[in-house]
Amino acid sequence: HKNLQLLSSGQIELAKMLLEMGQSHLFEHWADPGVDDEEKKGFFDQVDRLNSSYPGGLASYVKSARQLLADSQAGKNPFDGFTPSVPKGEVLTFGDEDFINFEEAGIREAQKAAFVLVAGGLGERLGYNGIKVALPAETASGTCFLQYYIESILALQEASCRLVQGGCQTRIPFVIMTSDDTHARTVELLESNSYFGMEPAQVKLLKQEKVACLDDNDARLAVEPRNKYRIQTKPHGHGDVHALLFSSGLLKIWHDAGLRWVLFFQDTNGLLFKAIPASLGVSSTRQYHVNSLAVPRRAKEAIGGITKLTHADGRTMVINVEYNQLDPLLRATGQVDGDVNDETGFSPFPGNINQLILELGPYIEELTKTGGAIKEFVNPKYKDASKTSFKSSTRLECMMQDYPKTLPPSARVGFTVMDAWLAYAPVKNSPEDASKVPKGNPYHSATSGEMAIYRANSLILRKAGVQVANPVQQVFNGQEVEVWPRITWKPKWGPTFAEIKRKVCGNCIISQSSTMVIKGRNVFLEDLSLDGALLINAVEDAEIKVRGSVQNKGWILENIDYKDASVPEQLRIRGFRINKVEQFEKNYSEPGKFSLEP
Ligand code: UGB
Repeated sequence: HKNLQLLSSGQIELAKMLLEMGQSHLFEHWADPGVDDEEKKGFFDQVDRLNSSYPGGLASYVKSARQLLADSQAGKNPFDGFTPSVPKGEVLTFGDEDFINFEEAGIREAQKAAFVLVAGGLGERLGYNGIKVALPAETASGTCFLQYYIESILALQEASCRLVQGGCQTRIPFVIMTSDDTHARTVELLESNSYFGMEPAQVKLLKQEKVACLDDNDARLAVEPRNKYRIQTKPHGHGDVHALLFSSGLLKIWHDAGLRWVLFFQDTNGLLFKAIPASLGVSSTRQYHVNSLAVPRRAKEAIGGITKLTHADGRTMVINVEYNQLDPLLRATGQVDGDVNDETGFSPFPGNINQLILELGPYIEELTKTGGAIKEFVNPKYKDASKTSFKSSTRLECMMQDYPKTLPPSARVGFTVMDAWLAYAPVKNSPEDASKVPKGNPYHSATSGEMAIYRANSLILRKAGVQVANPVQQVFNGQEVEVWPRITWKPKWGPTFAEIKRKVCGNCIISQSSTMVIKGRNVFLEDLSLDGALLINAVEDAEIKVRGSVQNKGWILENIDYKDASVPEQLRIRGFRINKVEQFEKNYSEPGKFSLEP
């Protein structure tokens, strides 16, 4: 009360709201007027931010928190009344006729798409200090994840516009959700690289705010340990993306511009765009309002399972069940063995890779009702079995894949299963954790993420008719991986399988120890025999036919130890570096037709 005279009417309203919500402890240790007045102003700025960035405001946050904390204390099962079963979806096989048809349909739709990358997480599990989108997806070309994503979107844009008579002016919108942890470094990465070739106006950054931490089951907001005039905050999860998109007004702008699809994806999957055209084709062909991309999943693997939940009252939904909940849910509903592999060697529940394709119209309709609020959960670490106090403060969280939870039963919710080698190779685990992954389960490390790109490119070229040698097994950072030839190309070289097939002909051979980096759009491989390193850099309008034999000492993978602090962190976490011993490199800086016969 002593401080009332300092406050504006808006601040008095916020203070009243806090008191009504049982948060008087926040003011308990406030100094008399004249002392810390700036800090007090800062406190209200923060409360204002917390209040306006949460759908329904802080009062709604505290109310939800009390309910969820009570449910958690009572041990209430979030799936109470629901029985899980394996849902039906579209299962694709890379390169077959269906796949090619879906890709074609997807490319047609791409000009009506917008892409949204959730990149607010720091990736504590990876133990890397930078932002994850700045990490090289692979080190042969040195392309970082953000560059790969942007160039892939531009490649789709171009391929899609080529189908329109006379071309089109479409600029596919690209949104990046950042957080205070990642925002400045994401801006800096974009600006210092001229947005990797995208028009700056095409890219929009939306920053998610953290949410207030909770000290106890009454949802008393936690005071920051080092500043009694601040509320402690933590990330709310990737589910924030829906409310942010809605409140930004972008969805309406997209809808008015005739867009039809919004594609969501995560920060470190260097394979993702190989799966995008076909899955977008599935969305449009099957008229899915929601399409989740999935891959075959090993039981207990740390990715969520796509599950059909049927309630005793008849309601059903197809939804991701997080990896830590699937096993107990199965056991609680009569499947005594829980989450186990079936005769295929995989769990019958497809693995959610958190790539969602939403149809814009129904999405806007739903968000108009919910404001983008997503069903939340709380995960307090209790001090003891009485569940009356926490080891440390907690907060509510939400996940973007929980969007379908509020949808009516009439919503068309489907999923598309792709081969994991084609669609999913995230970089999430530190070398220490990856080396402890049970044999046969994916490492999800920087090492496996890079090797997966070479493997996928090798397998795709094989399918296109190139004789690519078998891989060898090698161990890096304690992880045994398949090492295929290090083949990479710019997304514009091969946005679809049909396009890649058009680029290779004759009798091409690539040996296991080879490296091939294609940085150009119109590079055609004809009767190429490669045993060494071949690099081609070409401007877009240069058309190059590569024939004949390339043989040199090539590029060699050298082991490095992740504990060796003299090596840059981005290399250490993969456990190898490339020693560029010898290569054949050709640069084309002018348009024209060229024949390269080394
Ligand atoms: N992210 C944000 O943008 N904001 C946040 O507050 C938090 C994260 P993680 P997670 O693909 O293997 C997800 O940490 O959440 C971004 C799915 O829930 O990498 O443990 C962050 O930057 C799970 O079902 O993953 O698990 C990153 O881009 C499964 O599919 C993304 O959100 C799993 O991913 C994911 O964050 C998976």
